Amino acid sequence: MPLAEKVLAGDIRAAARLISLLEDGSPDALDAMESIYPHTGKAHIVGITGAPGAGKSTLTDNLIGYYRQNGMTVGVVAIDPTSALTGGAILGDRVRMQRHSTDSGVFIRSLATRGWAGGLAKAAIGAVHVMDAMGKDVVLVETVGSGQVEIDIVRASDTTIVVMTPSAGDEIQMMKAGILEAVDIFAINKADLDGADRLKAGLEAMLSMRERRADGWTPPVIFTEAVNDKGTAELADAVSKHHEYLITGGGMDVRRRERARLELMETVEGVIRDYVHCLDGGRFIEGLVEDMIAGRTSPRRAAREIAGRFAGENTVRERRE
Ligand SMILES: Nc1nc2c(ncn2[C@@H]2O[C@H](COP(=O)(O)OP(=O)(O)O)[C@@H](O)[C@H]2O)c(=O)[nH]1
Ligand SMILES: [Mg+2]
Repeated sequence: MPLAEKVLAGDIRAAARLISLLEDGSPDALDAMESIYPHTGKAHIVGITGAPGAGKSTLTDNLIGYYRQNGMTVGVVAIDPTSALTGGAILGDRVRMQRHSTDSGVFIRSLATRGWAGGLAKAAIGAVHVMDAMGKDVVLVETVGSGQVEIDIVRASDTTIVVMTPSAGDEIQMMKAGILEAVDIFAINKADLDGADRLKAGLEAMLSMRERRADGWTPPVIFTEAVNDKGTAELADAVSKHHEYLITGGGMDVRRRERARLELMETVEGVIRDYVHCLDGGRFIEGLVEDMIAGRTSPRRAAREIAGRFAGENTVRERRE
């Protein structure tokens, strides 16, 4: 049976293999994804982001437990751009979610992304698609927050949770304005520590000062104590309220459309790049490089020349068809 069919039939080992192939950038994986893609778009994709050590993995583990008790199936993609170097955080994720590792209704995958630049790693998006196509009701995506990564997870998710802690009071100031607009739920974890009330008041004051969001949603601020599994039901409730809000208010269509456009644009860039590299067996590019070094052209002019050549060839092809 082809790999994609096995995945669609719910075979966890096949799914794990497909995600590994995606990580390696294997052409077989891209072929398999052709069959996977039409089966996506059903899962509720929930991004969980925040500083290292905020309690994202512990919260994720709690949410898995909650969803399983309610008869839902869960996929988890845990991404850490730093752990490719250290291995530490991912090991931590595994340990924290271990109790679910033998549950067939849960599929957890950790990714140590190499070469993060250029958006949420393609393998991560692929892994979300795979879990969605397998029929998981909810797919949780855990990533360490840091500027670009946060923006990426917002784009990749239907609902975004930012996990904050009382000890990191400066975090609000550090958050980019655009991110604040895009967060759907704030979780104040480690609510057992001093300063949780102050952080909540600060967040709510700031939220009330802002203009109403274009989509009309007011992000709730929820206390959690992940180590004690406290606040889990409240958090899950906020997640499902936001999901309903997206569905009834039309926001889901908007988000899915934006996501599809983003994925298309990222893919088309790669396809065009490959195509350009192959022009005249690579000689076209090399010729332009020579011209640049010799001062006969600039990167911009050379790029325009490539675009012109690309457009020309396609006009010829269209006429022939
Ligand atoms: N005091 C306290 N510690 C917590 C709480 N939740 C998580 N922790 C601890 O914070 C540390 C980091 O948790 P982890 O889930 O790995 O954070 P992540 O890096 O955001 O995934 C662990 O030692 C947890 O036991 C909490 O509610 N209160
Ligand atoms: Mg973690």
